[in-house]
Amino acid sequence: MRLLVFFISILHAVTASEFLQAERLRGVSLTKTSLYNPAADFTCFDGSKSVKFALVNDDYCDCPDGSDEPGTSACPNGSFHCTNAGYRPTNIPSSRVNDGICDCCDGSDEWKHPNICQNNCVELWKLEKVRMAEEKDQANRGFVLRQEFAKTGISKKVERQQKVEELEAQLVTLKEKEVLLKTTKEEIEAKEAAALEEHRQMMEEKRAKEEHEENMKRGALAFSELDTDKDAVVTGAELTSHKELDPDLADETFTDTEAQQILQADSVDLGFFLANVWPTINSTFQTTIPPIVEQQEEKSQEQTQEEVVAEDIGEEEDEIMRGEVIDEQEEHEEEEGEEDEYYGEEDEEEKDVETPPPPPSAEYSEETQRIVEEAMLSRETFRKHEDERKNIESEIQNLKTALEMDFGPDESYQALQFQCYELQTMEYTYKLCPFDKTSQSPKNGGTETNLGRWGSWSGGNDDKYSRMKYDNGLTCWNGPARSTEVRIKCGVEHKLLSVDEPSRCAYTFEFATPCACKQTQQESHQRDEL
Ligand code: MAN
Repeated sequence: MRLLVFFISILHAVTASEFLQAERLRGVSLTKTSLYNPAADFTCFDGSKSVKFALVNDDYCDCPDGSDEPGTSACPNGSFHCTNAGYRPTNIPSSRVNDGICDCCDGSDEWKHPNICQNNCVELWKLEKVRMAEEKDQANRGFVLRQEFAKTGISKKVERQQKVEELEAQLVTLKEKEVLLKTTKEEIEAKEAAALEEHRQMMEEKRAKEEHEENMKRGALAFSELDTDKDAVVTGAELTSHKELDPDLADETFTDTEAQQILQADSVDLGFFLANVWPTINSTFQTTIPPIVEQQEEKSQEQTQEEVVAEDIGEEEDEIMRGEVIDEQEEHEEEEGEEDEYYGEEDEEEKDVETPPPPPSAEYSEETQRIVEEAMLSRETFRKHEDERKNIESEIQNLKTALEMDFGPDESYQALQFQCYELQTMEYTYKLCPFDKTSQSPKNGGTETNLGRWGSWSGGNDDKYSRMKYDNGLTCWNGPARSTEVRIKCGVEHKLLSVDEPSRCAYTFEFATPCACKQTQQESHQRDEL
Protein backbone atom coordinates (compact mmCIF):
# COMPACT_ATOMS: atom_id res chain seq x y z
CA MET A 1 0.00 0.00 0.00
CA ARG A 2 2.76 2.35 1.00
CA LEU A 3 4.53 1.49 -2.24
CA LEU A 4 1.39 2.31 -4.21
CA VAL A 5 1.09 5.69 -2.49
CA PHE A 6 4.75 6.33 -3.30
CA PHE A 7 4.21 5.55 -7.03
CA ILE A 8 1.06 7.66 -7.16
CA SER A 9 3.02 10.56 -5.60
CA ILE A 10 5.80 10.12 -8.17
CA LEU A 11 3.21 10.07 -10.96
CA HIS A 12 1.69 13.28 -9.58
CA ALA A 13 5.06 14.96 -9.39
CA VAL A 14 5.84 14.05 -13.01
CA THR A 15 2.44 15.35 -14.21
CA ALA A 16 2.93 18.64 -12.30
CA SER A 17 6.43 19.02 -13.69
CA GLU A 18 5.14 18.34 -17.22
CA PHE A 19 2.46 20.92 -16.69
CA LEU A 20 5.02 23.42 -15.42
CA GLN A 21 7.19 22.54 -18.41
CA ALA A 22 4.27 23.30 -20.69
CA GLU A 23 3.63 26.50 -18.80
CA ARG A 24 7.26 27.48 -19.10
CA LEU A 25 7.57 26.60 -22.76
CA ARG A 26 10.87 28.06 -23.93
CA GLY A 27 10.66 31.59 -25.32
CA VAL A 28 7.00 32.08 -24.38
CA SER A 29 5.78 34.77 -21.98
CA LEU A 30 3.34 33.90 -19.23
CA THR A 31 0.60 35.90 -20.96
CA LYS A 32 0.90 33.71 -24.07
CA THR A 33 1.29 30.40 -22.29
CA SER A 34 -2.39 29.54 -22.66
CA LEU A 35 -1.97 29.64 -26.43
CA TYR A 36 0.41 26.71 -26.28
CA ASN A 37 -1.64 23.72 -25.02
CA PRO A 38 0.31 20.42 -25.21
CA ALA A 39 -2.96 18.51 -25.20
CA ALA A 40 -4.07 20.00 -28.52
CA ASP A 41 -2.71 20.85 -31.94
CA PHE A 42 -1.05 24.22 -32.15
CA THR A 43 -2.74 26.88 -34.30
CA CYS A 44 -0.41 29.52 -35.72
CA PHE A 45 -1.18 32.99 -34.27
CA ASP A 46 -2.10 34.26 -37.74
CA GLY A 47 -4.59 31.38 -38.01
CA SER A 48 -2.96 30.19 -41.22
CA LYS A 49 -2.60 26.58 -40.07
CA SER A 50 -2.58 24.08 -37.22
CA VAL A 51 0.25 21.66 -36.55
CA LYS A 52 0.84 18.82 -34.13
CA PHE A 53 1.98 20.22 -30.77
CA ALA A 54 5.13 18.11 -31.13
CA LEU A 55 6.19 20.42 -33.94
CA VAL A 56 6.31 23.42 -31.56
CA ASN A 57 9.92 24.39 -30.84
CA ASP A 58 11.19 21.47 -32.97
CA ASP A 59 13.68 23.86 -34.64
CA TYR A 60 11.69 23.81 -37.88
CA CYS A 61 9.58 26.77 -38.93
CA ASP A 62 6.02 25.76 -39.78
CA CYS A 63 4.00 28.94 -39.17
CA PRO A 64 4.49 31.87 -41.55
CA ASP A 65 4.37 34.21 -38.53
CA GLY A 66 7.01 32.14 -36.69
CA SER A 67 4.70 31.49 -33.73
CA ASP A 68 5.43 27.73 -33.67
CA GLU A 69 9.13 28.37 -32.87
CA PRO A 70 9.11 30.78 -29.89
CA GLY A 71 12.19 29.20 -28.35
CA THR A 72 14.45 28.56 -31.36
CA SER A 73 16.00 30.58 -34.15
CA ALA A 74 14.22 28.56 -36.84
CA CYS A 75 11.79 31.30 -37.92
CA PRO A 76 13.32 34.50 -39.32
CA ASN A 77 10.41 36.60 -38.04
CA GLY A 78 10.00 34.92 -34.66
CA SER A 79 10.33 36.50 -31.25
CA PHE A 80 11.95 35.04 -28.12
CA HIS A 81 10.76 36.02 -24.67
CA CYS A 82 13.43 36.37 -21.96
CA THR A 83 11.88 35.84 -18.59
CA ASN A 84 14.73 37.70 -16.86
CA ALA A 85 13.44 36.81 -13.42
CA GLY A 86 14.59 39.45 -10.93
CA TYR A 87 14.79 42.07 -13.65
CA ARG A 88 12.57 43.15 -16.56
CA PRO A 89 11.22 40.56 -19.00
CA THR A 90 12.01 41.37 -22.60
CA ASN A 91 11.46 40.09 -26.14
CA ILE A 92 14.30 39.65 -28.59
CA PRO A 93 14.28 38.62 -32.28
CA SER A 94 14.54 34.83 -32.70
CA SER A 95 17.68 35.27 -34.75
CA ARG A 96 19.54 36.12 -31.56
CA VAL A 97 18.72 32.79 -29.97
CA ASN A 98 21.81 30.63 -29.60
CA ASP A 99 23.98 33.02 -31.59
CA GLY A 100 26.69 32.95 -28.93
CA ILE A 101 25.82 36.42 -27.58
CA CYS A 102 24.01 36.87 -24.31
CA ASP A 103 20.97 39.03 -24.88
CA CYS A 104 18.81 38.06 -21.92
CA CYS A 105 20.19 38.86 -18.47
CA ASP A 106 19.09 35.40 -17.35
CA GLY A 107 21.02 33.83 -20.27
CA SER A 108 17.94 31.95 -21.45
CA ASP A 109 18.51 32.91 -25.09
CA GLU A 110 21.72 30.86 -25.15
CA TRP A 111 20.17 27.59 -23.89
CA LYS A 112 22.36 25.51 -26.19
CA HIS A 113 25.47 27.05 -24.59
CA PRO A 114 24.63 26.86 -20.91
CA ASN A 115 28.10 27.98 -19.81
CA ILE A 116 28.61 31.17 -21.78
CA CYS A 117 26.07 33.40 -20.02
CA GLN A 118 25.88 34.43 -16.40
CA ASN A 119 22.57 35.38 -14.92
CA ASN A 120 23.12 39.03 -13.93
CA CYS A 121 19.48 40.03 -13.61
CA VAL A 122 19.74 40.68 -9.88
CA GLU A 123 22.81 42.93 -10.29
CA LEU A 124 21.09 44.77 -13.11
CA TRP A 125 18.04 45.29 -10.98
CA LYS A 126 20.18 46.69 -8.15
CA LEU A 127 21.76 49.20 -10.55
CA GLU A 128 18.38 49.98 -11.96
CA LYS A 129 17.05 50.67 -8.48
CA VAL A 130 19.92 53.12 -7.81
CA ARG A 131 19.27 54.84 -11.14
CA MET A 132 15.56 55.00 -10.44
CA ALA A 133 16.18 56.41 -6.98
CA GLU A 134 18.42 59.09 -8.47
CA GLU A 135 15.82 59.83 -11.11
CA LYS A 136 13.13 60.03 -8.50
CA ASP A 137 15.20 62.33 -6.36
CA GLN A 138 15.87 64.52 -9.35
CA ALA A 139 12.22 64.50 -10.26
CA ASN A 140 11.24 65.54 -6.77
CA ARG A 141 13.79 68.30 -6.61
CA GLY A 142 12.79 69.40 -10.10
CA PHE A 143 9.15 69.34 -9.14
CA VAL A 144 9.79 71.73 -6.25
CA LEU A 145 11.41 74.12 -8.73
CA ARG A 146 8.60 73.58 -11.21
CA GLN A 147 6.11 74.68 -8.59
CA GLU A 148 8.08 77.88 -8.12
CA PHE A 149 8.11 78.47 -11.86
CA ALA A 150 4.42 77.73 -12.01
CA LYS A 151 3.75 80.27 -9.26
CA THR A 152 5.77 82.90 -11.14
CA GLY A 153 4.12 81.90 -14.42
CA ILE A 154 0.64 82.29 -12.99
CA SER A 155 1.38 85.65 -11.40
CA LYS A 156 3.02 86.80 -14.63
CA LYS A 157 -0.11 85.83 -16.50
CA VAL A 158 -2.32 87.70 -14.05
CA GLU A 159 0.06 90.65 -14.26
CA ARG A 160 -0.15 90.59 -18.07
CA GLN A 161 -3.93 90.38 -17.98
CA GLN A 162 -4.09 93.33 -15.61
CA LYS A 163 -1.64 95.27 -17.75
CA VAL A 164 -3.78 94.63 -20.83
CA GLU A 165 -6.85 95.92 -19.01
CA GLU A 166 -4.97 98.96 -17.76
CA LEU A 167 -3.55 99.73 -21.22
CA GLU A 168 -6.90 99.19 -22.89
CA ALA A 169 -8.49 101.72 -20.53
CA GLN A 170 -5.62 104.10 -21.25
CA LEU A 171 -6.13 103.50 -24.95
CA VAL A 172 -9.77 104.57 -24.77
CA THR A 173 -8.75 107.92 -23.22
CA LEU A 174 -5.90 108.29 -25.68
CA LYS A 175 -8.19 107.64 -28.64
CA GLU A 176 -10.70 110.18 -27.37
CA LYS A 177 -7.99 112.75 -26.95
CA GLU A 178 -6.60 111.86 -30.37
CA VAL A 179 -9.96 112.65 -31.97
CA LEU A 180 -9.92 116.09 -30.34
CA LEU A 181 -6.31 116.68 -31.31
CA LYS A 182 -7.08 115.63 -34.85
CA THR A 183 -10.02 118.05 -35.03
CA THR A 184 -7.86 120.86 -33.63
CA LYS A 185 -5.09 119.97 -36.06
CA GLU A 186 -7.45 119.88 -39.02
CA GLU A 187 -8.99 123.20 -38.02
CA ILE A 188 -5.66 124.93 -37.71
CA GLU A 189 -4.45 123.22 -40.87
CA ALA A 190 -7.46 124.58 -42.72
CA LYS A 191 -6.59 128.05 -41.40
CA GLU A 192 -3.00 127.46 -42.36
CA ALA A 193 -3.96 126.41 -45.88
CA ALA A 194 -6.14 129.52 -46.25
CA ALA A 195 -3.42 131.80 -44.89
CA LEU A 196 -0.80 130.20 -47.14
CA GLU A 197 -3.10 130.51 -50.13
CA GLU A 198 -3.68 134.15 -49.30
CA HIS A 199 0.05 134.59 -48.95
CA ARG A 200 0.65 132.83 -52.24
CA GLN A 201 -1.86 135.04 -54.02
CA MET A 202 -0.34 138.12 -52.43
CA MET A 203 3.12 137.05 -53.55
CA GLU A 204 1.77 136.29 -56.98
CA GLU A 205 0.18 139.73 -57.23
CA LYS A 206 3.34 141.34 -55.93
CA ARG A 207 5.42 139.48 -58.47
CA ALA A 208 3.00 140.39 -61.28
CA LYS A 209 3.12 144.03 -60.17
CA GLU A 210 6.91 143.99 -60.04
CA GLU A 211 7.02 142.36 -63.44
CA HIS A 212 4.68 144.99 -64.82
CA GLU A 213 6.72 147.77 -63.27
CA GLU A 214 9.90 146.25 -64.61
CA ASN A 215 8.30 145.96 -68.03
CA MET A 216 7.19 149.58 -67.90
CA LYS A 217 10.68 150.58 -66.80
CA ARG A 218 12.16 148.77 -69.75
CA GLY A 219 9.48 150.34 -71.97
CA ALA A 220 10.35 153.82 -70.68
CA LEU A 221 14.04 153.15 -71.31
CA ALA A 222 13.25 151.90 -74.79
CA PHE A 223 11.15 155.04 -75.37
CA SER A 224 14.02 157.20 -74.19
CA GLU A 225 16.43 155.28 -76.42
CA LEU A 226 14.11 155.60 -79.43
CA ASP A 227 13.45 159.29 -78.77
CA THR A 228 16.81 160.26 -80.18
CA ASP A 229 16.01 163.97 -80.46
CA LYS A 230 14.70 164.05 -76.92
CA ASP A 231 11.44 165.85 -77.84
CA ALA A 232 9.29 163.51 -75.67
CA VAL A 233 7.71 161.84 -78.70
CA VAL A 234 8.86 158.93 -80.79
CA THR A 235 8.36 159.23 -84.51
CA GLY A 236 8.28 156.63 -87.26
CA ALA A 237 11.68 157.84 -88.47
CA GLU A 238 13.16 157.37 -84.97
CA LEU A 239 11.76 153.85 -84.80
CA THR A 240 13.42 152.85 -88.09
CA SER A 241 16.88 153.07 -86.46
CA HIS A 242 16.00 149.75 -84.76
CA LYS A 243 16.09 147.36 -87.72
CA GLU A 244 15.05 144.42 -85.55
CA LEU A 245 11.56 145.99 -85.35
CA ASP A 246 11.09 145.80 -89.14
CA PRO A 247 7.95 143.68 -89.60
CA ASP A 248 9.27 142.62 -93.01
CA LEU A 249 12.89 141.73 -92.26
CA ALA A 250 13.33 140.03 -95.64
CA ASP A 251 13.24 143.23 -97.72
CA GLU A 252 15.96 144.81 -95.54
CA THR A 253 14.24 148.19 -95.59
CA PHE A 254 12.41 149.51 -92.58
CA THR A 255 10.33 152.36 -93.94
CA ASP A 256 8.77 155.25 -91.95
CA THR A 257 5.35 154.01 -93.04
CA GLU A 258 6.06 150.57 -91.62
CA ALA A 259 7.30 152.22 -88.44
CA GLN A 260 4.19 154.44 -88.16
CA GLN A 261 2.03 151.35 -88.51
CA ILE A 262 3.79 149.91 -85.48
CA LEU A 263 3.34 153.19 -83.61
CA GLN A 264 -0.30 153.38 -84.80
CA ALA A 265 0.38 157.10 -85.37
CA ASP A 266 2.94 159.44 -86.88
CA SER A 267 4.45 159.95 -83.46
CA VAL A 268 3.59 158.85 -79.95
CA ASP A 269 4.24 160.17 -76.48
CA LEU A 270 5.45 158.03 -73.56
CA GLY A 271 1.93 157.24 -72.24
CA PHE A 272 0.64 156.04 -75.58
CA PHE A 273 3.90 154.20 -76.27
CA LEU A 274 3.77 152.28 -73.01
CA ALA A 275 0.08 151.43 -73.34
CA ASN A 276 -0.10 150.56 -77.03
CA VAL A 277 3.28 150.17 -78.68
CA TRP A 278 5.60 148.62 -76.10
CA PRO A 279 3.45 145.53 -75.55
CA THR A 280 3.81 144.72 -79.28
CA ILE A 281 7.55 145.35 -79.57
CA ASN A 282 9.00 144.47 -76.16
CA SER A 283 9.95 140.97 -77.22
CA THR A 284 11.70 142.09 -80.45
CA PHE A 285 13.18 145.38 -79.28
CA GLN A 286 16.91 145.19 -78.73
CA THR A 287 18.51 147.89 -76.69
CA THR A 288 21.87 149.28 -77.71
CA ILE A 289 22.54 150.43 -74.15
CA PRO A 290 24.39 147.91 -72.02
CA PRO A 291 22.35 146.43 -69.18
CA ILE A 292 22.04 148.51 -66.02
CA VAL A 293 23.82 145.98 -63.84
CA GLU A 294 26.84 145.93 -66.11
CA GLN A 295 26.86 149.69 -66.16
CA GLN A 296 26.82 149.77 -62.40
CA GLU A 297 29.62 147.23 -62.19
CA GLU A 298 31.71 149.19 -64.63
CA LYS A 299 30.99 152.33 -62.69
CA SER A 300 32.03 150.79 -59.38
CA GLN A 301 35.20 149.43 -60.99
CA GLU A 302 35.97 152.86 -62.28
CA GLN A 303 35.39 154.29 -58.82
CA THR A 304 37.81 151.86 -57.16
CA GLN A 305 40.44 152.56 -59.69
CA GLU A 306 39.88 156.28 -59.32
CA GLU A 307 40.40 156.09 -55.58
CA VAL A 308 43.69 154.21 -55.98
CA VAL A 309 44.82 156.58 -58.67
CA ALA A 310 43.86 159.57 -56.56
CA GLU A 311 46.08 158.34 -53.75
CA ASP A 312 49.02 157.50 -55.96
CA ILE A 313 49.25 160.08 -58.67
CA GLY A 314 46.66 162.76 -58.09
CA GLU A 315 44.09 164.10 -60.52
CA GLU A 316 44.69 163.37 -64.23
CA GLU A 317 42.67 162.57 -67.35
CA ASP A 318 40.47 159.57 -66.60
CA GLU A 319 41.33 157.45 -69.61
CA ILE A 320 45.07 157.99 -69.31
CA MET A 321 44.98 157.56 -65.57
CA ARG A 322 43.12 154.29 -65.80
CA GLY A 323 45.66 152.74 -68.09
CA GLU A 324 48.66 153.81 -66.00
CA VAL A 325 47.11 152.95 -62.72
CA ILE A 326 46.11 149.54 -63.81
CA ASP A 327 49.64 148.85 -65.02
CA GLU A 328 51.20 150.24 -61.88
CA GLN A 329 48.76 148.40 -59.73
CA GLU A 330 49.68 145.17 -61.43
CA GLU A 331 53.40 145.86 -60.88
CA HIS A 332 52.71 146.80 -57.29
CA GLU A 333 50.82 143.61 -56.79
CA GLU A 334 53.71 141.58 -58.18
CA GLU A 335 56.22 143.31 -55.90
CA GLU A 336 54.19 143.19 -52.74
CA GLY A 337 53.09 139.62 -52.94
CA GLU A 338 53.14 139.13 -49.21
CA GLU A 339 51.08 142.16 -48.55
CA ASP A 340 48.66 141.05 -51.19
CA GLU A 341 48.19 137.79 -49.42
CA TYR A 342 47.46 139.71 -46.30
CA TYR A 343 45.04 141.99 -48.06
CA GLY A 344 43.54 139.02 -49.80
CA GLU A 345 42.72 137.48 -46.44
CA GLU A 346 41.35 140.72 -45.17
CA ASP A 347 39.18 141.00 -48.27
CA GLU A 348 37.79 137.55 -47.67
CA GLU A 349 37.03 138.36 -44.08
CA GLU A 350 35.27 141.47 -45.19
CA LYS A 351 33.35 139.46 -47.75
CA ASP A 352 32.21 137.09 -45.01
CA VAL A 353 31.04 139.90 -42.84
CA GLU A 354 29.37 141.68 -45.69
CA THR A 355 27.61 138.63 -47.16
CA PRO A 356 23.96 139.34 -46.42
CA PRO A 357 21.92 136.56 -44.81
CA PRO A 358 19.78 134.69 -47.32
CA PRO A 359 16.32 136.18 -47.62
CA PRO A 360 13.57 134.24 -45.83
CA SER A 361 11.99 131.69 -48.14
CA ALA A 362 8.56 132.96 -47.34
CA GLU A 363 7.98 136.36 -45.90
CA TYR A 364 4.79 135.68 -44.05
CA SER A 365 2.77 138.26 -42.29
CA GLU A 366 2.89 138.10 -38.50
CA GLU A 367 -0.56 136.49 -38.45
CA THR A 368 0.34 133.91 -41.14
CA GLN A 369 3.57 133.12 -39.33
CA ARG A 370 1.61 132.62 -36.09
CA ILE A 371 -0.87 130.30 -37.85
CA VAL A 372 1.93 128.31 -39.53
CA GLU A 373 3.72 127.87 -36.20
CA GLU A 374 0.49 126.94 -34.46
CA ALA A 375 -0.23 124.35 -37.16
CA MET A 376 3.28 122.93 -36.86
CA LEU A 377 2.88 122.64 -33.11
CA SER A 378 -0.52 121.06 -33.51
CA ARG A 379 0.86 118.52 -36.00
CA GLU A 380 3.74 117.73 -33.68
CA THR A 381 1.42 117.29 -30.68
CA PHE A 382 -0.87 115.08 -32.73
CA ARG A 383 2.04 113.01 -34.05
CA LYS A 384 3.46 112.46 -30.56
CA HIS A 385 0.05 111.48 -29.31
CA GLU A 386 -0.45 109.15 -32.23
CA ASP A 387 2.96 107.54 -31.56
CA GLU A 388 2.04 107.05 -27.94
CA ARG A 389 -1.25 105.43 -28.95
CA LYS A 390 0.52 103.14 -31.45
CA ASN A 391 3.11 102.14 -28.83
CA ILE A 392 0.37 101.23 -26.41
CA GLU A 393 -1.47 99.27 -29.09
CA SER A 394 1.65 97.28 -29.93
CA GLU A 395 2.33 96.72 -26.22
CA ILE A 396 -1.22 95.37 -25.85
CA GLN A 397 -0.69 93.18 -28.91
CA ASN A 398 2.57 91.78 -27.48
CA LEU A 399 0.92 91.10 -24.14
CA LYS A 400 -2.01 89.37 -25.82
CA THR A 401 0.35 87.23 -27.88
CA ALA A 402 2.16 86.25 -24.68
CA LEU A 403 -1.18 85.53 -22.99
CA GLU A 404 -2.18 83.26 -25.84
CA MET A 405 1.03 81.24 -25.51
CA ASP A 406 0.67 77.78 -23.99
CA PHE A 407 3.15 77.69 -21.12
CA GLY A 408 2.04 74.28 -19.94
CA PRO A 409 -0.80 73.12 -17.72
CA ASP A 410 0.58 75.06 -14.75
CA GLU A 411 2.20 78.01 -16.64
CA SER A 412 5.64 76.90 -15.45
CA TYR A 413 7.16 77.00 -18.96
CA GLN A 414 6.73 80.75 -18.88
CA ALA A 415 10.12 80.68 -17.14
CA LEU A 416 11.73 79.72 -20.44
CA GLN A 417 10.30 82.60 -22.47
CA PHE A 418 12.92 85.13 -23.57
CA GLN A 419 15.75 82.76 -22.49
CA CYS A 420 18.24 80.93 -24.69
CA TYR A 421 20.23 77.78 -23.97
CA GLU A 422 23.37 76.81 -25.81
CA LEU A 423 25.28 73.65 -26.55
CA GLN A 424 28.69 73.47 -28.17
CA THR A 425 29.56 70.63 -30.51
CA MET A 426 32.80 70.17 -32.43
CA GLU A 427 31.57 72.29 -35.32
CA TYR A 428 28.67 74.42 -34.13
CA THR A 429 27.10 76.28 -31.25
CA TYR A 430 23.46 75.28 -31.11
CA LYS A 431 20.92 77.51 -29.45
CA LEU A 432 17.43 76.91 -28.19
CA CYS A 433 15.38 80.01 -27.41
CA PRO A 434 12.10 78.44 -26.22
CA PHE A 435 8.94 79.83 -27.79
CA ASP A 436 11.08 81.74 -30.26
CA LYS A 437 13.60 79.81 -32.37
CA THR A 438 16.43 77.31 -32.63
CA SER A 439 19.71 78.07 -34.36
CA GLN A 440 23.14 76.85 -35.33
CA SER A 441 26.27 79.03 -35.56
CA PRO A 442 29.58 77.77 -36.95
CA LYS A 443 32.21 77.94 -34.20
CA ASN A 444 34.81 79.36 -36.55
CA GLY A 445 32.64 82.40 -37.30
CA GLY A 446 30.02 82.92 -39.96
CA THR A 447 26.37 83.65 -39.80
CA GLU A 448 23.77 82.04 -37.60
CA THR A 449 21.50 79.55 -39.35
CA ASN A 450 17.88 79.50 -38.27
CA LEU A 451 16.86 75.91 -37.55
CA GLY A 452 13.20 76.74 -37.03
CA ARG A 453 10.75 79.17 -35.50
CA TRP A 454 8.48 78.31 -32.63
CA GLY A 455 5.60 76.24 -33.87
CA SER A 456 3.76 74.30 -31.19
CA TRP A 457 3.85 71.63 -28.54
CA SER A 458 4.05 68.36 -30.40
CA GLY A 459 4.09 65.55 -27.86
CA GLY A 460 0.73 64.27 -29.06
CA ASN A 461 -2.27 63.46 -26.93
CA ASP A 462 -0.34 61.22 -24.55
CA ASP A 463 2.16 63.81 -23.42
CA LYS A 464 1.66 67.04 -25.30
CA TYR A 465 4.35 68.90 -23.36
CA SER A 466 7.09 66.33 -23.96
CA ARG A 467 8.04 67.76 -27.36
CA MET A 468 8.29 71.14 -29.05
CA LYS A 469 8.25 71.76 -32.76
CA TYR A 470 10.21 74.57 -34.40
CA ASP A 471 9.77 74.84 -38.18
CA ASN A 472 10.19 77.09 -41.20
CA GLY A 473 13.88 77.62 -40.56
CA LEU A 474 16.37 78.47 -43.28
CA THR A 475 15.70 76.37 -46.35
CA CYS A 476 18.29 73.70 -46.99
CA TRP A 477 20.16 73.71 -50.27
CA ASN A 478 18.03 71.48 -52.50
CA GLY A 479 16.12 70.38 -49.46
CA PRO A 480 13.44 71.20 -46.91
CA ALA A 481 13.21 74.21 -44.63
CA ARG A 482 15.20 73.40 -41.51
CA SER A 483 13.16 72.25 -38.53
CA THR A 484 13.81 71.08 -34.99
CA GLU A 485 12.06 68.76 -32.62
CA VAL A 486 12.91 69.46 -29.00
CA ARG A 487 12.50 66.45 -26.73
CA ILE A 488 11.89 67.53 -23.20
CA LYS A 489 12.79 65.63 -20.08
CA CYS A 490 12.86 66.30 -16.40
CA GLY A 491 16.01 67.81 -14.97
CA VAL A 492 16.95 69.99 -12.03
CA GLU A 493 18.09 72.78 -14.33
CA HIS A 494 17.15 74.13 -17.75
CA LYS A 495 19.79 72.61 -19.98
CA LEU A 496 20.28 71.76 -23.63
CA LEU A 497 21.63 68.23 -23.30
CA SER A 498 22.22 67.02 -26.83
CA VAL A 499 21.71 67.84 -30.47
CA ASP A 500 21.38 65.56 -33.44
CA GLU A 501 20.59 65.84 -37.13
CA PRO A 502 19.07 62.42 -37.84
CA SER A 503 18.11 63.44 -41.34
CA ARG A 504 19.50 66.33 -43.34
CA CYS A 505 18.25 69.66 -41.99
CA ALA A 506 15.84 67.99 -39.52
CA TYR A 507 17.30 68.40 -36.04
CA THR A 508 16.47 66.93 -32.67
CA PHE A 509 17.42 68.65 -29.44
CA GLU A 510 17.21 67.06 -26.02
CA PHE A 511 16.38 69.58 -23.35
CA ALA A 512 16.09 69.10 -19.60
CA THR A 513 13.98 71.36 -17.44
CA PRO A 514 12.35 71.20 -14.01
CA CYS A 515 9.12 72.18 -15.81
CA ALA A 516 8.90 68.57 -17.08
CA CYS A 517 9.30 67.01 -13.62
CA LYS A 518 6.34 65.18 -12.14
CA GLN A 519 5.83 64.63 -8.46
CA THR A 520 5.44 60.88 -8.69
CA GLN A 521 7.75 59.25 -11.15
CA GLN A 522 6.39 56.15 -12.78
CA GLU A 523 8.06 53.26 -11.10
CA SER A 524 9.57 50.53 -13.24
CA HIS A 525 8.13 47.35 -11.89
CA GLN A 526 10.36 44.46 -11.10
CA ARG A 527 8.90 41.34 -12.56
CA ASP A 528 9.49 38.23 -10.69
CA GLU A 529 8.32 35.43 -12.85
CA LEU A 530 8.69 32.06 -11.30
C1 MAN B 1 24.88 73.30 -43.05
C2 MAN B 1 24.35 72.89 -41.71
C3 MAN B 1 24.10 71.42 -41.65
C4 MAN B 1 23.24 70.98 -42.80
C5 MAN B 1 23.82 71.46 -44.10
C6 MAN B 1 22.88 71.13 -45.26
O1 MAN B 1 26.14 72.82 -43.26
O2 MAN B 1 23.18 73.59 -41.48
O3 MAN B 1 23.50 71.06 -40.42
O4 MAN B 1 23.11 69.59 -42.85
O5 MAN B 1 24.02 72.85 -44.07
O6 MAN B 1 23.41 71.54 -46.46
